[in-house]
Amino acid sequence: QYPARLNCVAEILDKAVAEGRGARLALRGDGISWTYAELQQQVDRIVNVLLGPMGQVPGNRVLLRGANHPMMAAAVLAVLKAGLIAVPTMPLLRARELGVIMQKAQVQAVLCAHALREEIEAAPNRPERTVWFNVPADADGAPQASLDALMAAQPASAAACDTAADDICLISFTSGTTGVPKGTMHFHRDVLAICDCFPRHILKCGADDLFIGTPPLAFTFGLGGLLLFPLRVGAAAVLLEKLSPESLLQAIEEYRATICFTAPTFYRQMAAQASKHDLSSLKKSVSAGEALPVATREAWQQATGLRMIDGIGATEMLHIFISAAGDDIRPGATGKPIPGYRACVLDHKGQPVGPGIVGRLAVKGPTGCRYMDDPRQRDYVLNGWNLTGDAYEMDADGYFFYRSRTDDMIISAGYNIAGPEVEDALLRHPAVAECGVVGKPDEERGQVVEAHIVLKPGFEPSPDMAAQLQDFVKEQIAPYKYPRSIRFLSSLPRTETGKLQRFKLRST
Ligand code: 3SK
Repeated sequence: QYPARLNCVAEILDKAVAEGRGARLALRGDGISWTYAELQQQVDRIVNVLLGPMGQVPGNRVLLRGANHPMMAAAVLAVLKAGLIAVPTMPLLRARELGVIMQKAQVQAVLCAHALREEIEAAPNRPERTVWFNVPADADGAPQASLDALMAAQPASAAACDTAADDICLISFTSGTTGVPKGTMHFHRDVLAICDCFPRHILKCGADDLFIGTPPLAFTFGLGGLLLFPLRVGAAAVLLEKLSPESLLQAIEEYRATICFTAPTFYRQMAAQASKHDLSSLKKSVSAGEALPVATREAWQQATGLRMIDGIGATEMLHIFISAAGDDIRPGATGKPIPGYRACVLDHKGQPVGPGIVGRLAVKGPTGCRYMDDPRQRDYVLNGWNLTGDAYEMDADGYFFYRSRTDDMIISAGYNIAGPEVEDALLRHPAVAECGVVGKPDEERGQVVEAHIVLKPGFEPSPDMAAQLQDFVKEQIAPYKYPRSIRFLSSLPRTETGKLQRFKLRST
């Protein structure tokens, strides 16, 4: 469907300016407000720095590190436009983890926000060509390493590199929930494919929308939702770093944002405080990154009147592939494969199973998994189908229901129990702020259900509270699923993208 020669930034940014939309707002954040034409000029200066003083040639890999900010967005777009390969990294990564990524991805240059320089400076395998952006005027250090200074000496226009649609433009690392990083490689055409699927068919967004949210641009959920999708439809995005649920609500109100992207945990906390804010500008809210508990969907809908657009995606697939919006939403279901994608549920032999049977979710579409130099590729792709790590069930109408991660199914005394179902029941109790449910080895039953619970302020852990929660679960779901073991924690271990790290709960 796309031409053989294609540069994704030429398609989503340069075309907008060439077609006369240069004066429209593109990005806001940190006091910056750039139109499409201004964003293009920033991008082009960075392209000229990369290919000029930084000595890069198309195909080189450039590590990017920065919180969500218009300059971070311009840096990512410039790398792609120059025909280089972007290797975005999560702001919270430490030196040793960055070193592993630099070595695995064979990184030849680094563009890093000055505020996050320490871990890069301490990282092993760092290439000589490291340049800092957003350097404060009073910072010490060599001016030649400041991107801002280098950009000032470059022309504000550059041609997009004549890349092939199948050239790699992005290596996105995922540590999933297990902690072992894998690089997933994506083409220029993949970037356009995700822009032409979810935003067009599910989100139905347009040029008047203003996107806002929390996922980092280094996570493909954020890269799509807060940069690529808005630009593809001629809309604008607000990029803000370090958002709390309260500050995201304030920002929605202040900027009059219309579309929000964040994870279920955030929505749950925002729902509790939503009544203090004017959220009347908000038209759509997208939840992904983790399974959406029905209790959270209901709390958000009650607080805002908005029906949550749930979705499942994967770094391997670049973005969301199952979702639903509007009248297609069925509470408890993630949705249906979005146009362009197909999905099915497989049994342990890899055979498709019919409605009502839980199995491994497989998906096929315009994007797909290409692990960089990793033997796990063999476990993930079979006959063009991507085998996810999620256990799903499809109903007779083709809706897909999340059950658990394939490795999160708890088998207790012969019963299969999905941890998220018990979590959903617990989250309905007024004392529960957050919870994670895992299987704990048990001599008699093989495993027992163990709930790790963070209580809301004003509630105290006690044996009485534990018994109350156990009874509460038994009243809602089959009693054999109740958590026989309850542990109270002050917080749950999560990845930077908000996913619960159940493997850490299992080992505590
Ligand atoms: O669900 C996810 O984890 C995800 C990953 C990458 C891109 C988008 C999403 C929703």
